[in-house]
Amino acid sequence: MSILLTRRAEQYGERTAIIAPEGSFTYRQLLDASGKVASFLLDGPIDLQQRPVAFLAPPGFHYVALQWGIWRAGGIAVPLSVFHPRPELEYVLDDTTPAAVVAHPDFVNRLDPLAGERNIRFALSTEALRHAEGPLPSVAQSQRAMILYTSGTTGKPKGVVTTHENIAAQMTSLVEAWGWTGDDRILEVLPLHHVHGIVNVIACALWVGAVCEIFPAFDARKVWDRIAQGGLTLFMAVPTIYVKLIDAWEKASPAERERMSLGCRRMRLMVSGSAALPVPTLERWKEISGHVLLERYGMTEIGMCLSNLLHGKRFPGSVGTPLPGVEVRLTDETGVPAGPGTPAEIVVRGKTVFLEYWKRPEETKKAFRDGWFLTGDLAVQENGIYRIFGRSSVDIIKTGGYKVSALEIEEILLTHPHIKECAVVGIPDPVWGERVVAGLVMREGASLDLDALRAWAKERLAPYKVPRDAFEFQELPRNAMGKVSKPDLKKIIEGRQG
Ligand code: MLC
Ligand code: AMP
Repeated sequence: MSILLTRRAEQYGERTAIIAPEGSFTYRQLLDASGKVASFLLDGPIDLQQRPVAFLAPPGFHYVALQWGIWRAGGIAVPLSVFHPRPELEYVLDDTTPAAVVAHPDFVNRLDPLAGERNIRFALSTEALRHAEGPLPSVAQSQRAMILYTSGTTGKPKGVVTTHENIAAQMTSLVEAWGWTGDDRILEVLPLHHVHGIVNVIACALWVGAVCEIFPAFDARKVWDRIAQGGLTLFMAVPTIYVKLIDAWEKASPAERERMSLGCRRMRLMVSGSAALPVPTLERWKEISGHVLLERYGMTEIGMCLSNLLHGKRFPGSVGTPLPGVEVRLTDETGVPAGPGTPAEIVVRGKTVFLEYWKRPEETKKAFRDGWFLTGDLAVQENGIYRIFGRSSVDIIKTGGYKVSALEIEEILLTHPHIKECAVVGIPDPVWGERVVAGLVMREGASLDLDALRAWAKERLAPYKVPRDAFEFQELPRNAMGKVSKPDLKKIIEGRQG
């Protein structure tokens, strides 16, 4: 049995699937390429038997061929991030202990040594794509398909495991809600180690036989040029991307602006998610593009959950109603449903919800109550419309759509020889939503050098986790229990920034 996504691709044959830096590729070419990758990975055994395979490729055709190849060989796809420094890549390799690591030639120097030190089979994507195609195993929908790393409230990131069935449920829910068809054409500009780019954009497009144009990275000018050319029907991004696009539009000449805006008006849908969309951004985008951005809410563990309507009124500042196939409730800490207008935790149930945290049975157990996944996000519901109210933990920060853990950053900062104590908080920011900022108590004789600290941190943490600012304290504000009071720290930092 083949997985549903590739089975559907058989029907689309000679239609264009992907337009990427490497060229333009049909569904048939994607199937052939992923078949080669799968046969290469198997190389003897008849099935990878749900062993993880880590891969690192820039957004493009190789990325998708590797992902599908791993799936077709019966493996679990573990996308590594092109932005991650050595320690973050090592963490994922050590946590997943993959059967193989496959890298695009651009990343050979980054990954080959890491695989070698761990005795993991290493291969280049180009090598895998040249292999002869052989027989492939039967892959059940219930098998594990993907591990995505997500930051939580407990220090190091956790691997979120989804099955083929979970991913299929996530795709079909969005395809139905947002009216995806084979006539769609979407531009992908998001990073491909998170669900927004992987599932909402690429997988949904390939599920329906649409065209997915993949940019290697986000670049506001290039995105506008492509939109202005016309022909796109869909665009999906995080609020920070819309803020950056607004900024680029404002810097353009009147003639350019007209072409840019016209390109947007020809699209059928523009979506925002992964972080709260500020109402002024929604309003400015409407003036520029003619679109009321469709805001939706989701999470790595559950895919997409709540969404404004494709047809019908969209409510600024709200995330709409439950998506098809997703059961949503707001409950207090004992599981009792909250009444309309009362802020409570969003809990979710359904086939879209992940299977487990990789090798963390205790944490998996704690994440559910009576079969409902506890998101840690707070919302209020009135007349069936949900509004996100915040998060139950101050230790989770959302910056430019990335979720980062204050505790993980603190753990690294505390290994700096000049830092005695630290506390990391998210400070509201008009571009990034929240900005990562550190309060530091330096060791005697040491003083804070922000540039040096950032350079040091970049060798250890993904760039978006590195504090943008840091403030020196004689002592950090503490509560009566002696614990650092992050709400007080935030207030002091905001005050110091004026
Ligand atoms: C880049 N930088 C960031 C950052 N992104 N800093 C903080 N937060 C971020 N998100 C750093 C760069 O390393 C650089 O550092 C500096 O900011 C300027 O970079 P830039 O070139 O201006 O940024 P850019 O490359 O344009 O990136 C911005 C962005 C990117 C918005 C395109 O952050 C992005 O792709 N975000 C999307 C994340 C995402 O897909 N999240 C979905 C998670 S799934 P320096 O030091 O070099 O100056 C999920 C579920 C759901 O949330 O509901 O979807
Ligand atoms: P991640 O763990 O990276 O998948 O991020 C998921 C988190 O992003 C959720 O738990 C929310 O906190 C946040 N999020 C996603 N969409 C929205 C939205 N539309 N509004 C507010 N927060 C959001």
